[in-house]
Amino acid sequence: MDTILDTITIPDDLAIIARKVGLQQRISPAEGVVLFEKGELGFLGKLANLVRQGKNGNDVFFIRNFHIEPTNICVNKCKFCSYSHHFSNTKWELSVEEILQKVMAQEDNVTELHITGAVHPDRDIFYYGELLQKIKGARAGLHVKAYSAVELDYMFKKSHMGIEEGLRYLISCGLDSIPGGGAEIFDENIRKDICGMKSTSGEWLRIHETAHQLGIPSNATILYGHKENYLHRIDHLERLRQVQDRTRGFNAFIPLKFRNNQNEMSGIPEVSVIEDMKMYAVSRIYLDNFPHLKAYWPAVGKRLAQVSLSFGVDDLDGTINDSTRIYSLAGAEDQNPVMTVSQMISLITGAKRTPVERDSRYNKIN
Ligand code: V47
Ligand code: SF4
Repeated sequence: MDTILDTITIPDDLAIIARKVGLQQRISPAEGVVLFEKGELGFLGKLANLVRQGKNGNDVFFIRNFHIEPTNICVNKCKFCSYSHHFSNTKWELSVEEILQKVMAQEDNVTELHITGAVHPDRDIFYYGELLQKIKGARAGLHVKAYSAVELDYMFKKSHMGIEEGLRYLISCGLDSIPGGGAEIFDENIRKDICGMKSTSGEWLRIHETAHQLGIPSNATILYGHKENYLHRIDHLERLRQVQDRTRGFNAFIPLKFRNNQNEMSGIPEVSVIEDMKMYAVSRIYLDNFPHLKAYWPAVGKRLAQVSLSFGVDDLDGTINDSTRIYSLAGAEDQNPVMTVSQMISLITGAKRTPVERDSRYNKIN
C-alpha cells in the first residue's frame, strides 16, 4: 500500500539535483538557480543538512572572540552602509592606546580578535602593521583576524605596495587570517551601483587568493537581499567556489542579509526569513568545497541563527562581547550583541546539535 510519502512528487530537475547531492556530486550554476527558484524550504533544508552532516557531523562550532572597529571615517560611500560617518553624522577613531586597552580588558580564554572598520583616508599599511605588532606584544597568543580585503586594498595602494608584498609585511607583523567582509556582491553592475567606490570584485578575489597562497586562511561573505537576483547570487558563489578549488584557503562562508535601517538603501524592504533560510541552504549545497557555513548571529538575531542550524549552518561565530556596532546601526535586533558561552551552548543543544568550542583554525578546544 502507498504511504503518504509515496504520493509526494518533486519536479524532475529537483530530483536530479537531489540525487547529485546525495552522491556528493557538484551541482552546476544552472542547477543552483533552479534550487533558488523552485526549491521549497523543507526540501532545501534536507539537502543542506545532508551536506552539513557529511562535513561536520553533529558539531556546531563557536569561538570566544571580540571585535575592534578602529574608526567610522571612510573614504567610500557604500549605499547600504549605516556605519560610516557619512550616515551616522559623527566621526570617531580609536587611538592605538584605546585599542590596546580593549585588548587587555578581555578575559584570558578569549582566543580571537576580529578587526574591521571603515577605510580611513590617512592610515597606511605601516600604521596597521605597527598596530598588529603592538597587539601581539600585549597578547602574543591572540589570533588576529584583521582587515577586510577592501581595507587591505586601500592600504596597499596608499603605501605603493603590491598585494603579495603588502600581505607579506602584515604577516610579518602578526596578521593571522583575513575576515570575509567587503565581498558584497561580485556582479560588476550591481557592485558599481551600491558600492562603486570600493575595491572591485577582481581585487577582492585576488587579495584572498594571494593570502591563501601565502598560507593565511580567510572567510568570504555575500551581501544579499537588496538589488540582486538569484543569478547574481549564484555567480557570486561560483566565483568563490573556483578560487577555493585552487587554494582551499577559505574556512567559512557567511551570508549577510541586507539590513535597511538608516542608510541610502532604506527604501528597499528586507527579505523574508524564508529567503534567509534559502540563502543558507543553497550556499551550503553549492559551496561543496567550503568546510564551514557561518550564521553571524549579531546580523540575523539569536533565534534565526538557531533556526539556521537546520539549513546547513555549522558555525555561530562567537561570543562577541558587545564589541561591534556595524549591525546594530543597520537595524539588527540586538543593540548590544553579547552571547555568553552558556547561552551559546543552550542555543546549540536546543537545536539537537553538539556545541564545540573552536579556535580560529577550527581545532576543537576541550
Ligand atoms: O562587508 C554593512 C556588511 C560586512 C550592512 O569573516 C551590512 O568571520 C547588512 O564581513 N546590512 C562586514 N550587511 C562584516 C563582515 C563579517 C562579520 C562577521 C564575521 C566575519 C568573518 C565577517 O558587513 C560588510 C558588509 O557586507 N554590512 N552594512 C547592512 N546595512
Ligand atoms: Fe566604508 Fe565599509 Fe561603510 Fe563601505 S561598508 S562606506 S567601505 S565602512
